[in-house]
Amino acid sequence: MRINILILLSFLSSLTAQTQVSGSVSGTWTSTDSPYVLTADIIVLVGDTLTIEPSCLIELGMNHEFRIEGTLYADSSSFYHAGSIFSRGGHVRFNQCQFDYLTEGITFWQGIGLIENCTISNSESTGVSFYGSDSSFIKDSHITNSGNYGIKVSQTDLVVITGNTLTGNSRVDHNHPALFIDSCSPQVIENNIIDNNHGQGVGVWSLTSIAAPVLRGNFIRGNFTGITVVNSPAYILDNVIVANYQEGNFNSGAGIYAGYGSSVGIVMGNYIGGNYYGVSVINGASPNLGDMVNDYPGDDGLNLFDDNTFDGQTWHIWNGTSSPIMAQNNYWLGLDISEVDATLYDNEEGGGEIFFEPIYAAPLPEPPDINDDELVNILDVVVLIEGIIGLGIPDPVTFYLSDINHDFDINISDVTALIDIVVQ
Ligand SMILES: [Ca+2]
Ligand SMILES: [Ca+2]
Ligand SMILES: [Ca+2]
Ligand SMILES: [Ca+2]
Repeated sequence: MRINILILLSFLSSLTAQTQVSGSVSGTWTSTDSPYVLTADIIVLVGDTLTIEPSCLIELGMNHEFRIEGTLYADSSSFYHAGSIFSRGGHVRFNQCQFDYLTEGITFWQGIGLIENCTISNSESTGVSFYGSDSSFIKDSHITNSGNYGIKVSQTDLVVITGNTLTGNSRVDHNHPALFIDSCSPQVIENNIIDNNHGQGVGVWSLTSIAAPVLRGNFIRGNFTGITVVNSPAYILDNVIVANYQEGNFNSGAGIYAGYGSSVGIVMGNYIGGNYYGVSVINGASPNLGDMVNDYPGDDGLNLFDDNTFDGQTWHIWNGTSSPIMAQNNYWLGLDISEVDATLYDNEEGGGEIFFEPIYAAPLPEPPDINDDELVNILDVVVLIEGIIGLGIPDPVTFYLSDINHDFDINISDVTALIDIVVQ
């Protein structure tokens, strides 16, 4: 009985042990003294360092700010219960941390912000913001259910955004994209999964200066629209842009939506399928969807257009401008070349002409021959399963070959469908 009481007492003391913090903080926080509870704003001052060791809980508390002007390292810890994290010129590194229900999310104002393997969920406003940052990154992290943007990058070309998953963002403000690039050109925006957000998947806007980032190898599915560029010559390369629309809403559903005169970027090697519209071009935009006239190989089309259809009408490209656009050397899946023009809103329909011929591109393998050995058998099943359990995002051609049941996603249903074909 006595032992039980001792256990109970020690258990209760562990429950009630906490460290209250306010004002200037530095040194090391440990799991022993956790949780750390903010009773007012805290700050890591210039020249100070705070190291947060694994398994700490940090209760930010309603309306309190965790400000960093010095250096902060945090590893495998949780930040929760409202509040905000604001680095003003600080050097901050978060590894394997969780951030839940922050009021203002995480903001890096100049300085260096490094986020890796973290989860930022249910932020009331934007999940993570970078403004004018030095060499910073956000990698392999999950940003989910933010009220506003999932990730917003402004006024810096030096942020690397790779391997993240953004889902359920723009929960409150549906006009804002899950990933927003504002007036800057981060050169690495790769291998992100941007899936089922309430607004645009990616927005690239030139507001105060030109935004010309490279978007490469991202998987963009189930958003209001896929990628929206406004006055931006973005380079959109090798992405899978599929099934972006809001059910029944004809204002939604563009795989790529390009508006205004500086939107003259290159669109090459993407799989654009299952959206209401493939590429919508309006208000003087003039993206290059494939140019075999010039000698430059970096704009040679090779996009795969597949079943971008709303209400029985397929529009792979809608050119709502009066100017011609180039879309040579692309794949028009399931269409004979004589059928392509009817899927292009261009000069016959009242827009500018779309030059889609010639098509030099080599023939693609026939689905479901995923491994391209001209046989359909168990080896294709193996390749499909490997693709699903692998962590990477499939390249556009592999995606096309692997989506056996043609629902613009790749999962176990495709394995089942392929096995049915193989055993027949
Ligand atoms: Ca060319
Ligand atoms: Ca036409
Ligand atoms: Ca095969
Ligand atoms: Ca599928």
